[in-house]
Amino acid sequence: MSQICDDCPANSSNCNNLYCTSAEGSTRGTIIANRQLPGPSIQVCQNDILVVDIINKIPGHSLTVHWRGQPNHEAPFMDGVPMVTQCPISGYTTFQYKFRASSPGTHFYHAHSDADRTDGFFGALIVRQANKVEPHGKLYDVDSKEHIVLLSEWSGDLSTGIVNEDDLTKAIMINGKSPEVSGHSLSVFNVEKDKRYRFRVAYTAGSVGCPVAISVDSHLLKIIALDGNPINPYEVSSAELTKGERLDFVLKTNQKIGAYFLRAKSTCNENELNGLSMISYDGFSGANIENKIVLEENFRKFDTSLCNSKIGKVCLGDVRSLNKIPSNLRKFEPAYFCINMYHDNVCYFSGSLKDVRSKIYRINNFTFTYPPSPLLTQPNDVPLNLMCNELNTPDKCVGQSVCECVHLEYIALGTTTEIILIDQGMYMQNSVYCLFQVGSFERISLLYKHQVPENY
Ligand SMILES: [Cu+2]
Repeated sequence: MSQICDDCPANSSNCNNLYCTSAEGSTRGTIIANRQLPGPSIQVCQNDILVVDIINKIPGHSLTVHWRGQPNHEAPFMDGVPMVTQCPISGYTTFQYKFRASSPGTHFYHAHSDADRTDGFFGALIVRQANKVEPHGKLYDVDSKEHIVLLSEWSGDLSTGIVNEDDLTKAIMINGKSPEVSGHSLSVFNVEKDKRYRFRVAYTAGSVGCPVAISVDSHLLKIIALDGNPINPYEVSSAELTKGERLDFVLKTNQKIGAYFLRAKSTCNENELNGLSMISYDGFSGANIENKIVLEENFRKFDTSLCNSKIGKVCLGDVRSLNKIPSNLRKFEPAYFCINMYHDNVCYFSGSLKDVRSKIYRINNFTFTYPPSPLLTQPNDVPLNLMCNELNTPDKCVGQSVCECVHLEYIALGTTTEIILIDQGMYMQNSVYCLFQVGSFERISLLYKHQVPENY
C-alpha cells in the first residue's frame, strides 16, 4: 500500500485515488510505471508506430521492457530482453522503444525479469483492428478500454529475505486490487443491461504462475480469442489462464440489474486464492450484490492446458483458430530441448524453509548465464569460450554437473524449426543426464523413462 493511499481501506475514496497502489494491503517495495499499478494501459491501432520512452528512476537497478505478443520482426532489437536484444536500461538513463504494433489483439508489456514484473511493472497493450477486418466484431456491441482485466499474483517482498519461492504468492489481484484490503477497493467494471461487452483479460505477473480460473457470477463467457488470436467461439462458465496468457471473452448482460462478482480463483501451493472484482449494471443501487456461481458446476470449463476433453471441459486440443496456419510453418525441422531442475544434494536451511539456492535450472544440461554484451547487437564482443551448446562444451564444464554458460543454439536463417520442450522435473546429483537427440520420436519415450519422479 503506497503512502498516497492514506487511510485506505478505512476511507474508500482514498483507495480509489489513481496513484494509490493498495494491492493486498501489506507494505512492500514496488517497481511500477508512472506511479500506477498496473502501469498506464496502451491502446493503439494495428500498424501504429509505438514510441515509448522508459525513464529509469530506480537507483542502481537496470531493466528492460518486453512487449508481449508483438513479434517485432522489423525491429528485433526492440524486443526488450536484457543482454540478448539490448543492454539493460541503467538507473537514471532513458531508452526509447519504437516499433510497429503489428500483431492485433489483447497483449501486455512488462519488465523482463520475473522479479521486476512481480514487483508491479506491467500494463495492458491493446492493439485494435479496423471494424472491417476484426473477425469477431459482430459478436459484441462494446469494446472499451474500461473492460480490461489484468490478473497478477502478488507476493511477499523478494528483497526481504523470503527464501522459499513456493511460499511467496499471497493474493491474486485484478487490476492491482485485491479483496484482502476489503471490498471497498475492488475494481469495478460498469455495464448497461442487455448489451454484449468484449472483455480483454491478461495474466501478467507472478513469481509462481499458478493457473487462475476466471468466471462471472450468473453469466456465461463466450471465449473469442486466445493470446490475441481469434478462435471459433466457445461458451463456458469459467476459463483458466496461466502466466503470460491472454483471453478475450464476450459477456452478455442479460441478468437482472445488480452487481456480480468477476472472480479469479487459484489454488497456489495448496492455498486457495480468490481475486475479486465487480461487474456493476447501470441502475444498480448498491443493495443487492449477486453472489452466486450457479453456472460453475453445471457448465463447461475452458482449460488452456493440455487436458483430456470430456463433457464439461473445453481443452486446448478442441480450440480451432480462425486463421489458417501460415504455409511457411507447415514444413519444419524439430529440435528437442530437455528442461530439468537440478538439485545439488546440498540443502540450505533458513528457519524451516528450504533455500531456493539448492535448485538449479538446466536446459540440455546447461544453465544459461547472461553474456557481457547483447548477443543480437554486439555478438563479436562476447568471448567464444563463454558460449556453449551440444557440440561445444566449455573446458571448465567437463565432468561438472552444473555448467553455467551462454547457451546458444544455431538455426539456419530462413528455416522453420519446431521447438519441442521436454520437462524432466527434478534431478538429483548423479542422476541420469538428459539425453539430447534430434529427429527420433523413440528417443522421446526414452527420455520420459529417465524422468526422476518429483517425490524422490
Ligand atoms: Cu512477455
